[in-house]
Amino acid sequence: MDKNFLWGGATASYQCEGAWDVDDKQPSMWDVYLHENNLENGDIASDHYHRYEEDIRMMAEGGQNTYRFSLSWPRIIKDKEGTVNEKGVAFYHRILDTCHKYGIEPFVTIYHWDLPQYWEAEGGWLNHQVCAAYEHFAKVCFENFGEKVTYWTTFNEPKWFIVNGYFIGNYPPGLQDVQKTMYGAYHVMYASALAVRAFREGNYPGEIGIVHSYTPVNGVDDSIETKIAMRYADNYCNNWILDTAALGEFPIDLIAKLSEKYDVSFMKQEELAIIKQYTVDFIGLNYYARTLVKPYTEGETQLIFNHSGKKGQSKVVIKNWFEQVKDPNSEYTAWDTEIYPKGLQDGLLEAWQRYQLPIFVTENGVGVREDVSVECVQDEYRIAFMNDHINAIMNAMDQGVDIRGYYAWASFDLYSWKNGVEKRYGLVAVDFENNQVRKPKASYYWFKEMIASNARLITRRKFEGDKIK
Ligand code: BGP
Repeated sequence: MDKNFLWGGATASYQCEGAWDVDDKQPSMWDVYLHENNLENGDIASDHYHRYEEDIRMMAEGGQNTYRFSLSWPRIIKDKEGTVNEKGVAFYHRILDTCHKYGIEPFVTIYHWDLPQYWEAEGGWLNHQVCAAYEHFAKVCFENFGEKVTYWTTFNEPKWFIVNGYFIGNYPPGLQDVQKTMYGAYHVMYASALAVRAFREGNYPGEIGIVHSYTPVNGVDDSIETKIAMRYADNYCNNWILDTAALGEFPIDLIAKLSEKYDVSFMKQEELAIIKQYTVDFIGLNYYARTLVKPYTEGETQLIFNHSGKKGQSKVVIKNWFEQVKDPNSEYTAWDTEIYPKGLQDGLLEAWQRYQLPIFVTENGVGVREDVSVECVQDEYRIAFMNDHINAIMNAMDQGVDIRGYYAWASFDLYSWKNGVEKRYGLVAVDFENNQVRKPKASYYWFKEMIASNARLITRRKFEGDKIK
């Protein structure tokens, strides 16, 4: 591994900061949605707002050299007019200064889903004005933090928050509407290009990318029908983000397909030209699992998401497009996420072949229920998971893929969207019931040794085959 390889963990503002109404922070769409629906929320979360120093110190003590976190828009910008909240800006200066004090490279996400409610009330991502408002927010971030940040990303996972918010309906604003999903998707990709333009025009130091929830697509067999289903799935899951951000173009066959039933006239030439011109410097890939598909056969579109942690509940069928299936030979988590490290290796290779851009693996981890009352959580499953996924990265690097960093999700236990805090991902346990006490898990110590060994500690193996066995 290159000496500059970045090893660290990731978090997101809403999921860890807490302090939801402190120091003039405005409510985000998640605050309002979870409060109104009486669901477990991130009001306090891991209280990172007050404990960031301890958290960042523990990263450094764990041998990590980087921290990926996001900036909260409603903490930094007070209103639709774009007024800056100096207290919010000061908080992120404290975080950045603490990172530098401990030799931790900050890797900054501009937007990780916490849209200010004052914009959600105006239609959120369905409202074109939000693109310009986001651009303003991004400029405020570049202006204030530009000197302290080398790695920026415009958005975390457009696929996930747009599809869940407007198509599946399990995230705010809870809609199930294809046309609106298309508006939202387009606005986010356009807003991302506006931020890249602002970054280039401002001549800020560093680089800018985008983070995608990457699910490389596999098919159940080699038939032509399966290949077609795979292309639909790839367009739905990956291409509208990665092609658009990296190549500057929405997939033409996706737009053609959608235009058979839906309006695409909102895609304006002058905006598409901005998307074409302002592509990213690198891509961030969050990898949890692949998407395994078979051709669609019958029935209506069905999109069911498992938030209960009771196995066997999720379903993705898109009428006339594809059906997602489970591999009977794979292991799945209680939340129906397949454990499939080979998918990361294949996906990295594919992304490299298509885009030829440097890649950071910006999230990777496994969510489980854990008893954190013990002195040290013995999370061997997480160690095995990380070992196998880092091995997959190393295999991809051996095949020539330019990979620059690895971020465990998450640096420490935090709030998991709609799943509450019982779905734990952290390298450090947070005892939410007991005064937010932090205790490193076994995986934290393993990660430290692994980094110190420059990944020589990784048990290497080659993956074989690519079909269901
Ligand atoms: C990604 C998000 C993260 C994080 C992670 C785990 O999609 O970027 O914010 O939450 O997934 O997902 P979950 O918490 O839903 O299990």
